[in-house]
Amino acid sequence: MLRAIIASLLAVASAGALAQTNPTSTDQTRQEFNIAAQPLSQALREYAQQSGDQVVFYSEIGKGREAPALSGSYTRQEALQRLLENTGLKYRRVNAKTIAISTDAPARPEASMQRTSMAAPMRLAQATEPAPAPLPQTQEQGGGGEQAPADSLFGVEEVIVTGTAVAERTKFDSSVAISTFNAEDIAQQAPSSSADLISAVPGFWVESTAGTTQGNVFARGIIQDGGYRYVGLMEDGIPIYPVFELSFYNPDQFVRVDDTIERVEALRGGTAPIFTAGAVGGTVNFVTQTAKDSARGSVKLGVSDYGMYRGDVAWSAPLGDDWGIALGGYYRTSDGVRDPGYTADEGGQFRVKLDRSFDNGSIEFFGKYIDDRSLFVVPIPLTGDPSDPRGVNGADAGTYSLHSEDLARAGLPVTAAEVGLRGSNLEDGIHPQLATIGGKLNWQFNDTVSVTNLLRYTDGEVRFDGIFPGDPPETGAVFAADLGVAANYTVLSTGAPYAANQLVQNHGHWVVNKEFDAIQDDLRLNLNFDTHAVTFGLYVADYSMQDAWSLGNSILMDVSDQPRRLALPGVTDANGFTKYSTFNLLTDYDAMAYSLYAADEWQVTDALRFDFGVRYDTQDIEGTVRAGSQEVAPGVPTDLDGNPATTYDRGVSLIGANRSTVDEDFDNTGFSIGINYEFTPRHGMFGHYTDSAKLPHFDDVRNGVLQKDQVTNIELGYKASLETLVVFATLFQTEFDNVPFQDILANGQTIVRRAETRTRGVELEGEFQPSDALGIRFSITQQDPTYEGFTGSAAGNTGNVIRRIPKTMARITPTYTFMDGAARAYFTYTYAGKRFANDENSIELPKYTKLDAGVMFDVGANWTFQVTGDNLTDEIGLTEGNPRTDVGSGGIGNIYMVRPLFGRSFMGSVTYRWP
Ligand SMILES: [Ca+2]
Repeated sequence: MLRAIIASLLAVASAGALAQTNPTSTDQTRQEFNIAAQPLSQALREYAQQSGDQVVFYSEIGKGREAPALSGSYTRQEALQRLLENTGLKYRRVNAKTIAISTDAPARPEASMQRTSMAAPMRLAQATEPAPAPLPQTQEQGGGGEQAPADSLFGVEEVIVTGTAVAERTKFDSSVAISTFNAEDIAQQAPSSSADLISAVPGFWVESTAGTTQGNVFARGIIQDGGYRYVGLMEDGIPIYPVFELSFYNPDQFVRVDDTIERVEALRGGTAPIFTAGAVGGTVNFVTQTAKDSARGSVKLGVSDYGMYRGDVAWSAPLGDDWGIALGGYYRTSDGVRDPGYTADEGGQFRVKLDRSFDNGSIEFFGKYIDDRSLFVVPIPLTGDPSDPRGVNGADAGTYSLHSEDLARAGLPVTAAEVGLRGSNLEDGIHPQLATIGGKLNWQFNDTVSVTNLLRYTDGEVRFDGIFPGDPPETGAVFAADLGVAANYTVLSTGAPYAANQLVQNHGHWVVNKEFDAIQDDLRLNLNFDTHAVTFGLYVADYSMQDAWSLGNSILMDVSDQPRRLALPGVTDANGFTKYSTFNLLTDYDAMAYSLYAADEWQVTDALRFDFGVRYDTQDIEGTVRAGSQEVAPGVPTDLDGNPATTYDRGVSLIGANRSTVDEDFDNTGFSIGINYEFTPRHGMFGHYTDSAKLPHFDDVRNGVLQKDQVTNIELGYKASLETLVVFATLFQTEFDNVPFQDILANGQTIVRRAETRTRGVELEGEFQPSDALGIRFSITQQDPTYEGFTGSAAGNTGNVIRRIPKTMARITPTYTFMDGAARAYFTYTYAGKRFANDENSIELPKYTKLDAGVMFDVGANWTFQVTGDNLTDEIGLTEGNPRTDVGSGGIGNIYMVRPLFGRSFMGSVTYRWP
């Protein structure tokens, strides 16, 4: 669909690249114009060639409009006024070399508006030919179906909306390191999750083996305990919830990739923390579809070889002259690659967006509801050398599930009732049920002053049920001997004996419920002067969260795919529990955040631009915390039935009357200085120095972690946009003064460690197009993530490699187009260097490679068929250790708990789009 959208956007070629126009020209300098009376779009193209300006506008704007002849000496301002006379259109100078044409309303900054290309003027010249009605379904430029000739190599001419307040900044023009995915890229990649999608971003190490949600994104060697702690995940420019990570909360619980996503922009470092509070590692922005000037839609049905069925719908249309509507979503059900024996994933989301343009602006209302449960995939037992691991007892490491129907039948022990979670069900997995609504206002007072306001309200909850692995398996004999009981095991459901020389394991069913409530508002005043684009912003967020946790709840089970519960007299209760809740928690937090920020992009000359940003953040957190204790008095463990012989209910966590309050205020001032210099229209450099911090959050405050995480990010990049090659190469350094990270151990205890870190590296990404038929995208990162200083008992880890982050990661995706552009075949080869699972660097996760591939066929103008294969070589790459047991661990045993890649799988889909 995006090809159609892009095709419907018209770009007017600039002669700048060809004619090397005098950069000192201004709107007030007279020059000769000679433009015949003709359709407006062609007239604007000639204006661009004669003036040297680049002109951006939507193709629909040009349709049916005629421009008068223009001949003689005019200033650029006069020339544009003449050409646009009686068209109802207006122009705005965006910067020294770019003009934006729009209806009375300013252009929609969210849409992927196409700009004139300096890098590929020939392509754009063809793009400016009158489009065949109604949509260009031609086979030109080797592009099939809806392929648009204006589709720039590696998207360098696409307008970006993240990390800048200037509406028309293209990816090539940007002064930040940014990776983009348009709808077509997303469709080709067919990602299994949001995290999977952004694993193509250089500098981002992504663990996406947990399933649909709970991806972990480590930006530029920034240590964290998982999640998106330092990377802001947003939808349409504002987060769904203002925090990017809390225990058992990941923002990807609310963000899904579906066909309503028009593009995704991933910004590393740079201005990210100027425009988004706490986004010290970067921001990832999911931009959703907006109605265009004609109705269009698509339906996609997908099926996989692991019992996944999925439907996607996206539709948008104008409503009368001023309004537009866009809606869509997905629904899917899946047994899961790691089939737990029940439906692993089920649910979907639905969104709608209404927009209206008026005389001096536009307004948008959007809403989304998500109700989608998914399996939390966790580390499994493997054995053998970690560089060549295999499943225990011949099990398949690629499909092994630590969840099963029999484990679900255990229910939850009575201790979970104290926090209201006893009725929770393991089969529900991670289950967000959440609504978010909002609006965006764009108001252009005049050519200089405009205001944008972005408002979002979110309300919902997430129930999180999962098996959280503890220690690796051991033989039943050893396990029983440790507990001082006879090794008389039986299979709980059948009563059949289970030999003591077989392996047993003891893992917990953890359950957490979180209620989310947030209202956020981001107000911006934009001042567009001749050479300065100045923005003042105010961000306010009022949000709360109520948590109920019951951790522990350990169940004794055998070691097999979809494990069975075991009974061991003297150890297990009637349902197979060896220990009830070891950490119960009830909390109720309220937070208020204010931020003030300002940014200026100063176009010093055509080639040179500086940008400055400053942001002041405050945050006030109040809350009550009711944490369970395992003792009724010092040295006296809890014991529910008063019988010390039944150990499963002894030393369990009870909240009782425990209650404490927290009340903390934080603030920080951060800043960013950037430069962008284009040596020629095809070569440039950019750089940023950014000093920012993430303020402590709910879990930090509860655990007494009251210092902010301060980070300095320096980057210096080179970019080249040539006829057949686009390269962005960025040197970076991130330095943390004091980063706390918190690990929740298998027994529910939280360990907090602190360190200073420093990572230096280089990110390389781009696309090489040796022929019209072949495009090769690449993304390579080389870095040295290092602990500079550890404090306390872990001081010996200073100098070690930061855990979980590789020094080398690379990815290459060649795409071959054939059958006159109607077919595409591609593969992605991923290399992940070795990582250490713990700070001690004693658990090594070896390097691995992964191969994915796919083919897409366009049949006629409306149909696309796609087949993709994931992990074709069935590689058992280890992406994660077992965070519950790795901290402080001395090494890896004969059997170890690790999370490997999903095994080989295939997916097919058919898409019908109209018109
Ligand atoms: Ca007891």
